[in-house]
Amino acid sequence: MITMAAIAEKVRDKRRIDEDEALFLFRHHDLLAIGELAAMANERKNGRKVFFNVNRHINHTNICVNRCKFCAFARAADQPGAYLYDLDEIRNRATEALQQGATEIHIVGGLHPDLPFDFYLEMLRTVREVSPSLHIKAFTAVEIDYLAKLCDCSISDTLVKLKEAGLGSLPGGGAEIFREGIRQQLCPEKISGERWLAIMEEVHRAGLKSNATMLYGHLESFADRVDHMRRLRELQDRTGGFQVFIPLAFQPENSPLTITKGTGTTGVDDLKTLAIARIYLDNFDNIKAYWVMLGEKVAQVALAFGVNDLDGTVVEEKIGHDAGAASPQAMSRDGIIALIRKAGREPVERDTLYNELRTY
Ligand code: V47
Repeated sequence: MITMAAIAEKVRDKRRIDEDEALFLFRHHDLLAIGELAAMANERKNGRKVFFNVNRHINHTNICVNRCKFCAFARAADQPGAYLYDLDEIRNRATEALQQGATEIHIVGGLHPDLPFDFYLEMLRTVREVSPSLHIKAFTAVEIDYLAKLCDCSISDTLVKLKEAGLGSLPGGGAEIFREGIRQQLCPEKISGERWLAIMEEVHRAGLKSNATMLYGHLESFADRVDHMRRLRELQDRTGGFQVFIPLAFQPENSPLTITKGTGTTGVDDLKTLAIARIYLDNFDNIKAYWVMLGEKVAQVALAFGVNDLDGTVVEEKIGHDAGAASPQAMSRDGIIALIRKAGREPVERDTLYNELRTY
């Protein structure tokens, strides 16, 4: 029989919990007991340190051939609000980011029906020209699959070309929920969960690091979340290429997914999900509370529930905010430092690859 005491003993002994035990935790109501275990697992890896970075998002276009049911960002080319940045607009944003002390540019966008592969190379080169020291974290596995088709190349050749143009690592988006039934309902046009994982495996084999996300709080069950994390843990065992796991709290407000309208995730669910991720994903060093989707307060409290990363200053985030996220558009470096300090932890500015830049 699965018990909390038996799970606690495993965590204390640094033994893996299995999927049934993770599911047991999701169904358990003792949030503080789960949080305590997650905090222990985190403290062993990261001590009192909490990472953040100074970054900026560039969403080069919201024009997308897919129509994911959760997404309030995507537009058809002729729809009001549809946009595409030209290279000057990309350069201006990267320059502004550099002036604000950013070390990372995070680039993701819609699957645009007409842009040639060269546009993506030019976009990377443009940012690299602004400063070779700006790390470019760009393109989800979904975009990589799309770009490979535009390039008419294999995934590995596509990655070589993107790397040559300046790609430094990949963000973790597009993972959503891997399990087929739910994925079909959520995002029928998107690549499958298996394909997402296979592309990430190639990304890691090409020597690039990536992140991993999970979109939760919509149609999925706890078992779907555990299945999602199981597949990530298995891939991480093989490659070690994931830097961080980021559960993304679904923002229902403007999302086309009407079934969950008005019922965003609860604070308890957010904290439990982050804590269980820390306990179950024992081969991930970092668990990120993405304050854009969680709000700053829940993200701060999450630091006592196994979280050691708050993402960054962000600047000009569109995907969560178009969907109705109530968080501010950006956070200042001082604001993030204060959040971390007031939680009794040590703020450490990192770069995209988790090298420590400065302790505050
Ligand atoms: O894949 C879309 C999600 C993702 C909604 O790797 C939504 O460091 C909530 O992956 N409510 C893109 N989420 C963002 C992303 C990300 C963000 C920050 C850091 C990193 C990283 C990655 O946003 C999409 C999708 O899962 N998303 N719509 C919504 N209504």
